[in-house]
Amino acid sequence: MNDYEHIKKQDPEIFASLEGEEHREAEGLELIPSENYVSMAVREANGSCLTNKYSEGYPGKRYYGGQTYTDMVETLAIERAKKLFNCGYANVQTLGGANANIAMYFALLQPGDTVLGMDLSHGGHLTHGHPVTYLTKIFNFVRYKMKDPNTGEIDYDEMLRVAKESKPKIVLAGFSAYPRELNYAKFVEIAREVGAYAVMDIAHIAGLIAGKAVKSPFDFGFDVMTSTTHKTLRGPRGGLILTRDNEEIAKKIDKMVFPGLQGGPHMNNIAAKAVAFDEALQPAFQTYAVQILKNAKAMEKIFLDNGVRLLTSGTSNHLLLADVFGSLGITGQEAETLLDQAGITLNKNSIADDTRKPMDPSGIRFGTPAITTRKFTEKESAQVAQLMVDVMKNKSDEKKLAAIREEIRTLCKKFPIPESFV
Ligand code: DSN
Repeated sequence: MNDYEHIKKQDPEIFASLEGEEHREAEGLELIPSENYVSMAVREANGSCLTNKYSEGYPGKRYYGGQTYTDMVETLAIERAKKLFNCGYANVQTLGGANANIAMYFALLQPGDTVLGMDLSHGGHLTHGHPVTYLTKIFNFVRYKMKDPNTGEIDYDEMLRVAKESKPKIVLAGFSAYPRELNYAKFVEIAREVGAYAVMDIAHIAGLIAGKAVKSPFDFGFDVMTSTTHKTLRGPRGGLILTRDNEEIAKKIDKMVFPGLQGGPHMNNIAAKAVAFDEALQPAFQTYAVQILKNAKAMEKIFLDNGVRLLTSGTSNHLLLADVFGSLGITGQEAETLLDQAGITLNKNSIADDTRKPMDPSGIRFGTPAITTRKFTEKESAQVAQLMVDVMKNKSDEKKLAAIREEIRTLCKKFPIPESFV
């Protein structure tokens, strides 16, 4: 835990919030599947002197002087990312996953071009073409869905039909609430058939790919992958764009990130990405990635044994989506609040074809990246899943809920957040 000695002296209000958050993270369980705990090394890099430096441009081609160390840092980050994802090109400057997707669209498309992406209500992401985003004023988004929410299989026939009809320039795979592996070969086949780029937003599963716990879309011929660095990959908040082997595409992406859309890169953040990539290159990270999947399976079993409907009937990755309204008569919002009080943080989530509103949907989404960082195995993951079900089934039993809160605290003490992974 950081002691924030300078902030403590200088800014007691911010210090109080930082201290509060340190305790919240230490004393509760993080089950939001897009969150994780980074090492102290990543935090040091993120809070380093590099925040002082302007470095517009790329290594060896900068607009300002004084770039000896920034060039070293960014080159290391790029080389490590390429090694981690076995690809030819990496841009490490995008500030987040949305920015990475925006840069990728602007690099590969002209205004008015079409993107075929996964429907948000079936697991896709806002930046994959939801009408609330400004992107939909510039590009035309068409969608594909699951054929059956109980199996999770994508309707590839319908996808091909829509692709032939709408002639997308990008066939986009990727999701933020989908618990299964996609059929990458099918995506590439459809993209090639209509002359589109095959792109995957791997933000959620980047760490699983890096840790070789799941397949890499690049091995199936995807052209580009966009990502965040802070989810399963366990780095600082940030974005990443990877190009498999096409230098022309990589050049377009670099040019669009800077100067097309961004100014000076956040070099402190890039240093933190480099540190996290090095951690992910270590053999221990592969064990971590595999354990994430095992822990999710252990949670799956408890929910199914308790008669809770899981979307796609379970999981093949790090996350689960439970229809708690349909199964337990508790709304997603109620479940999120109750579980938070018990020391378990997760998020309410719409389920496919949800009849309830997004702010109080039928489902909850949860996952295992952060608890696995805490070294939970299947045993503790199953224990937590059972406690979650108990909370939701006993929502009016104050005594029982207090006992569960205590059990969570004890688990957190037994499994402190690690400071280092090497
Ligand atoms: N907010 C992220 C998530 O939770 O999946 C996606 O952007």
